[in-house]
Amino acid sequence: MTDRIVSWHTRPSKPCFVAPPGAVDAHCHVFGPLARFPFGAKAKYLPADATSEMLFALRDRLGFSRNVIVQASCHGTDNTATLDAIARSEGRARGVAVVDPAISEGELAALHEGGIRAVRFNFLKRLVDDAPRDAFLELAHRLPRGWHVAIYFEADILDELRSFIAAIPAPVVVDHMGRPDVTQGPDGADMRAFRRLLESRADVWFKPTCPDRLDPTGFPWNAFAEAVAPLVADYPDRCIWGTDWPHPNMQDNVPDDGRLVDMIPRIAPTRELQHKLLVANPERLYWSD
Ligand code: 0GY
Repeated sequence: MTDRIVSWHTRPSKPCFVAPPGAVDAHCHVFGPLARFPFGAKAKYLPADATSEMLFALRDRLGFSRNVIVQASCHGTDNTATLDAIARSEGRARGVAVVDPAISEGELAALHEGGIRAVRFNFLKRLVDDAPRDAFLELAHRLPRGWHVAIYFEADILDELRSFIAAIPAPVVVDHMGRPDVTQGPDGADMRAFRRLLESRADVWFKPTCPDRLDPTGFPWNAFAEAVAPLVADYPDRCIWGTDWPHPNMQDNVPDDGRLVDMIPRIAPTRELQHKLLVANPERLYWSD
């Protein structure tokens, strides 16, 4: 395998923003190492190794305390790389798994034991071949107590997904806010549509993450800050934040993680909001047992 992508900044800056004690980077991934954890047969990208050691070093550099490791699509439904990283974290990581919907109760219990607290339903066609809605719903009815569903979709299919999301019998956390066009502004069509989803049930959460993916105006990501800050202000108890390291697929414009952290006070300007976003909210979802 030759063209394995390095999608992360190799020398991220030290952020100016000081995260509160206990802060959680609640959306990040590990890749490999390939020698121990091969990628899935259907992987749509082949990244270089981004190991738990690298992730924990970044956590410390950024001034964070904990991680939520989201199983990346390149590892398919084999969660061993994610579980290994959680096991090495000394209690400072939890995870989100991607599973075959036919998974047994025993296997779900083993994932819980390994620190998993959610399953991810990925609807991005460039990342997965299919997203079987009926099977996802059947699985959602069998999740261990306290788990939620992380869902990843793009803004253009939100309307089509509304009835599916409404039927999920567990809290729902929307990755990267369902990728709205932030250049439309805080009152643009995409943000209005996303707010309707948040209004539709009180247990839909979101990640106000990925200015690097969502803001085509580029650093300092002013369009992102302008569109997203009002959402965090209006739903302060339903948001969690993450770096998205190692930024799967980001071959161009790889973000500096220190700069991503320095976006936090621009979307959550008070210490109270920052504590909710980085500590209290992720604790409720991932460390309540
Ligand atoms: C993200 C975004 C992406 C990739 C994945 O599982 C994945 O491969 O999530 C993406 O390419 O937009 O949240 O990490």
